[in-house]
This record gives sequence, structure tokens and C-alpha cells, in this order.
Amino acid sequence: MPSYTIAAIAGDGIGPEVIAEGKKALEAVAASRGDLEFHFTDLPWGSDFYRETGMMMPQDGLQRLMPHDAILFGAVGDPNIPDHVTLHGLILPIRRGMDQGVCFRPSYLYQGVSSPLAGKAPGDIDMVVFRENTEGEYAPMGGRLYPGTPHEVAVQAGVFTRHGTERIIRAAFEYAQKRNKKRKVTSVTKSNAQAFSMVFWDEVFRDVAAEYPDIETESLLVDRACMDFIRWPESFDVVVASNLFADILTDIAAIITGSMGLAASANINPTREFPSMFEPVHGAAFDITGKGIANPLATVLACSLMLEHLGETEAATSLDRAVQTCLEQGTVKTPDLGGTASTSAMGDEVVRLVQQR
Ligand code: GGG
Repeated sequence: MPSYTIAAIAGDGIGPEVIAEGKKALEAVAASRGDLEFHFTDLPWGSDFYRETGMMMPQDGLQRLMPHDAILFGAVGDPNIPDHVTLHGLILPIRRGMDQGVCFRPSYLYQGVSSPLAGKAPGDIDMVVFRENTEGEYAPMGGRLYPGTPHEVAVQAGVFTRHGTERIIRAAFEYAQKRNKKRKVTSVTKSNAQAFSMVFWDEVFRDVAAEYPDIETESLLVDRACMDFIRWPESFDVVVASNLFADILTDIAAIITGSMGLAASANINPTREFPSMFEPVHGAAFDITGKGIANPLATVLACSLMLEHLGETEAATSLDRAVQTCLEQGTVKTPDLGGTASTSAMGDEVVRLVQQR
């Protein structure tokens, strides 16, 4: 029987609360199928680990992840540790070290969920953002000189390689072809201001687009794209953007489809040489940590993306259907969706719906 080893890094804040529900959902799928197994390696990395050891993960962390089929990640961030320390200590080294250059973030307005945008019906918003995930504005390149003096200088370089840029743009086109919806790819840059990296991106986009003549293309500046995500979200199908721009755009995409608690993300290593990583888009959410009210569905949907990546399409569909039905029924929902249910009650509902099929 297919058996998968999953490295589970629950991380910080609400991470442990939502990862518990993701694992529960995966176990439910395995039990209902009867011919599927998951073995979890729980890795206690994150901010508590940092307080104990001075590191967000052990020095040999990447080697320890390597033998797994996939990584399930919760959240990173701590109110008492600077964000750049936690982010650059855990999740970014994993994305780079496992060469997870293709980040895939779908957004869909589900039946039973209200958008803050007026007049939007279920399915009106249905887009996928491809985020370049290993370089761009997130590259740890730069430095500070003469700290604390009036002459202080801070330099932060953006790194855009032909390999990384072409890889993410090609992934977006391949997906637009496979998805077969509007057959449209929108590239988002700021090439009027960033005349080197973003002009380069626009050129690579044009070159790759020429290989997909059946796909409609559009190039937008990021400020215009932010406006259009809000006023015309229906016009988007597949969107491709740099590490930073796509991160910002996917928060908008999440909130216009009802909640950050529904947004899932896949960090894919396209060659499959290393494990890919699946996570909710949301972060640690200190304001609700420990209250047991975090929405676990983004993590369940991340588990579905993981199953799809592992080739377990039927199992992925069963999780997608359970989430869809749970939202449609609307009887068990967490406060972000206007309900009063707890994280574990919503996780239990997903399990019940998986078992029902
Ligand atoms: N579950 C993802 C998470 O914890 N994200 C925290 C965060 O701030 N990430 C920034 C990023 O992904 O760019």
C-alpha cells in the first residue's frame, strides 16, 4: 500500500493548533481509503527551539528533512523575536535549501463564504497565483554599513536569475494550459521603477509566452494589479509574480475570498529531487494563539495540495469535497467566517465529512 513519510513542522503561534487538524484530516483520508498510510515525523522547530538553542532549526535541519516525501508546515513568527530572524531562520532556508522555486497559491470564493466585495457569487473569484519562491526580493543579499551613525547605509539587493524567472513563468503557463479555464496568464512587475530586474522579468515573460500562443497574456504593474484584484477579481485566471509581489497579492486574494483561514500554499521542488512543502498562507496570528479558534481549513487545503503532488488525486479530492461541504453547510465555522466553532470542532467536521463518502 502507498505509504508516505511526512515531516511536520508545526512551528509557532497557531501553527500547532492547525497542524493537529491537518494531520487528523490526513489520517481520516487514510482510514477511509484503507490502502494509504502516513507516517509523521514531528519536528519541534521554531521560536521555542530558538529560545533554547539560538537557532530556529538544527544545523543539520535540511539533511533531516531530505528523506521525507513531503513537509507540512504550520506558521512562523513570535512577538518577542524579530520577524526577520524567525523567517530567515526557518522557512526561507527550507524553501531555498529544498529548491522549492515554484510556489502555487489558489484562491476560490466558496459557496457559503461571503466576500467583503459586494455582489460576488460562489466561483466568481477563481485564480491561482504562482510566486517565485527562492530568490527575488527575499534573497539574503545586502548589508549595513556604519550602523548607528549618521552615515549609516542599508543595501538590499533583489536577485533575479534567468533560471528562476523562467522556471516560475513556465510553470504558470503550463498550469494555465492544464487548468483550461480562461487560459490567461497575468504577469505582475514594477518595471517602470525597477528598470533592471523587472524589465528583465518582462522580457523573460514575453519570451516564454511566445511558446504558448494559445494562452492570453497580460502584463500589469503591481499597483494596478492590487486595484484590479479588488475591482475586477473575475478577470484573473493564472497570475505570476516575484517573491514579494506575489506574497502581497495572495493576501489580497485570500481576504477577498473570505478569510486568510482558507488560503493554502504549495512550495514545490519541480525536479522532485527534494521534498516539497505545504502550508497555510497565514502566519502565527498571535492575537488568537491558544484560544482554539483558528480556522484549520487552510491547512486541510494545504494537505490536499500535498496529496495531489504525491499523486494521490482521489484522496486530495476527498479533502477538497469535505472542505467544500463544510463551508456550504455553514453549521460548523470558526469566528473568521462568522461562526463560533473551535478549531478542533471544525477539524472534526472535516473528518466526519471525509468518513461519510
Ligand atoms: N504559514 C506561513 C507562515 O508562517 N508565514 C509567515 C510569513 O510571514 N511568511 C512570509 C512569507 O511567506 O513570505
